[in-house]
Parts: sequence; structure tokens; C-alpha cells
Amino acid sequence: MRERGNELGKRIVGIVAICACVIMGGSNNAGARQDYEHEFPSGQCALTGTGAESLTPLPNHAPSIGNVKALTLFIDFPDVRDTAGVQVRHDEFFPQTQNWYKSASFGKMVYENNPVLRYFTMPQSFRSYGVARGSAEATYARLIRDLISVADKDVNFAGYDIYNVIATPNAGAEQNTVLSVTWQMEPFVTADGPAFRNTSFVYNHQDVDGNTANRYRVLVHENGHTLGLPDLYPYADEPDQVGHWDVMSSDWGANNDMLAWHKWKLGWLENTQVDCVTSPGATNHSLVPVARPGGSKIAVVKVSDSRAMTVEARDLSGNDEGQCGQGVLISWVDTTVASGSRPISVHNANPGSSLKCDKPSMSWENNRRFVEAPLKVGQSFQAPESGAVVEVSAQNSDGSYQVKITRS
Ligand SMILES: [Ca+2]
Ligand SMILES: [Zn+2]
Repeated sequence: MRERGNELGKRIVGIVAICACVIMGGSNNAGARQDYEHEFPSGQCALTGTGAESLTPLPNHAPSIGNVKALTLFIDFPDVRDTAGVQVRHDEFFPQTQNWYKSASFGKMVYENNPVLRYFTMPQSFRSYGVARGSAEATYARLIRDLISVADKDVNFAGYDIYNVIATPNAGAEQNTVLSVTWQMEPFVTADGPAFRNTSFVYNHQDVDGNTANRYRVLVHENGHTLGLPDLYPYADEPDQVGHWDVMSSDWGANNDMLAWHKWKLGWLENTQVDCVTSPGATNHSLVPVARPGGSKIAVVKVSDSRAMTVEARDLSGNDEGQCGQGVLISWVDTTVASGSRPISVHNANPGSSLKCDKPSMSWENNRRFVEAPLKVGQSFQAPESGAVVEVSAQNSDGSYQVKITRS
């Protein structure tokens, strides 16, 4: 469990959600959907490492292309009954989560929400489950088994890619304690057949500075795990290296999109939208901001089979509406690194920036620290590892950035 103070040094803010993806083997094709068509990342820059940022889709995760079926269930407990009503809780997450994925995927992922609009009261008290940040798999297996026991007669569990279990917001935790988590487990036995392979649990609220409009974003983050994405924030007590540039790093506060690497990984970018830079010499790239459809989205400067520097443009459009800084963002991806061990690191091009950003997403020190991470027009950067030089020469009238990359 990690906690952070904000700039006031008073409020304790837990950090986003914990990834606890447990892959327990079993048949790779159990429950596989026939309509899942994924253009797998390919080409010289498709790194081959097998860590959390591997470009090979993991078995048994939810598809990220086409119709993705989510079953959304609501739970409360004998000692913590819901008081606000299920529709209120539902509307915190939908349709915003669906819209977020539609925008982020450029319409390639269609998030089908199937809510059961009632609270199922669990057979045991919230206290008895001992839900805490970092709770073991057994705790969540018990929750799922008990939910099945109370809901199976009323709900057909079969045929879903994602199972959302949303607890009444008053269950057990202060607002700023993060309990939300996603598990991948062997499917559970239900009267309808196997179910609950990929399950996202959401608790309480994640409000920042009284802003309640973006409570849904924790579900976007958790569902990102069901698609196979890792946590980009560090589990250990070490500096964050991504800030607000990906919802798998920061899911609090104002809206943000995903890094282009994640969009490539999920099949939301065509391989033709990836500029692979492997040879010495200069190349020119016109990069369309990742939140906008079309065009080249990412230049990948491959350093080794498992490591690359990535170059992408960010602006304030689409899901990046909540950003403050914009420009050309440079990151390093290492496909040998595990979730929560900083598999991606963003380069901060303007560490001394004094940009004043009053958006609620930027109330954390680490997010503010990376607000102006992108290179602006006229700025350049020489990468210490590859020796490659990235120069941002102009912003075109269509919003794309003109970038020159020179490899030695
Ligand atoms: Ca049933
Ligand atoms: Zn997470």
C-alpha cells in the first residue's frame, strides 16, 4: 500500500489502483471470442520482451477490439448498506467509461455495459472480508464466490469479457484510500457456466479537490488491466516516472488519455501509424496527437529487442482534455520490466517549469512535476542512451507536430 500527501501536506491520498493480475494457467482459448480481430503489432520496432509492456496480447484477457461485453454488478454488505441508490452509483461510471474507450480506441473498441440495477447484499459483513489495499487473491475469490451465491439465481453470468463489481461507496474506506483492484483468475463455477475470469472491483470515490465529475476514471484504469495493461506508477517507494500522461499511471482528477505505446499494444493503432526508426541518419515525422484520430501516432527509436525510445504528440483534445502541458512527449519503454516496476519512463523536458495548472488532476506533486514534460516547438533533446536527437521544428495547422529524429 502506498500513500502520498498532496501539496498541502495534510490530506493523504492513496495512489490509483493496484494491479494484482494473477495468471493461473489453464486453457488459453477457454471462453475465447470468435469476433476478436486484433492487428498484432509487427515490424522491426515491435519489441519482443515478455514483460508487462510486451506487445503480444496476453491470453485470457478481455479483447480490446470490437464488442467488449461487461457485466456490471453492485454490492453492499449487511454492515454497510447502500443509501444513495444504485442508479446514482451506476451513473458515476456510465456512459463515461464507454465514451472514454470509444474515444481512446478511435471507435475500435465498443464497450457494451450490461448493468444489473440493484444492489446485491453480500452474505458476510464488509469487516469480515478484511478488504484492504493489497488484499490477497483469496479475499477476492471469497467475494466472488459469495456474490455468485447471492446473485446466481437472478443473473446470467455467462458470456462476458469483463465483470465489474462496484461496491457501495460508503463501504469501509475513506475517500482517499484506494482499494480498487482487478483480478484475473481461473473462471468461477456458476449455474450459467464459467465466469468472472477478469474482474474489476471498485470501492469508494476518488475525488480530487471536491471534483466529483471524474469518479468514473478509476473504472477506466481497472478495466485497462482486464485488457492486459500494467500499472505505470511504482509499487515501491520510488519516484513516479509517467505522471498524468496515461490513465494507467494516474486515474485521479481531470481526464487523460493513454500513451501511444498502449494504443499500439491494444490494436487501436495500425502498424502503418507507427514510424519505426532503426537506421542512422535523419528522418522527419508528422505526429498527430494521440487523442486525435488518424495520421502517424508514434515514432519508435529502437535501442534493443526489448527497449525503445518513443516519441508522440499530446494536446488538449479528446481524452487529453484535462492536460495542461502539450507538445512532443518522449518516453522509454522496456518490455522486460514488470507492472508496477516502471516499465515506461517519461522524459521531463521542462523540469523547472512554473506552468500554473489549476486543473484538479494536477494537485499531486508528481503529476505537476510532469505537467510540462513534452518538448515544445523549438526544443530539442539528445537521448543519452541511443544518441538520437529529437527536434520539434513546428506545429502544423492541423495540430500535428513536425519532428526530426537523427540517429548516429
Ligand atoms: Ca445465473
Ligand atoms: Zn492498476
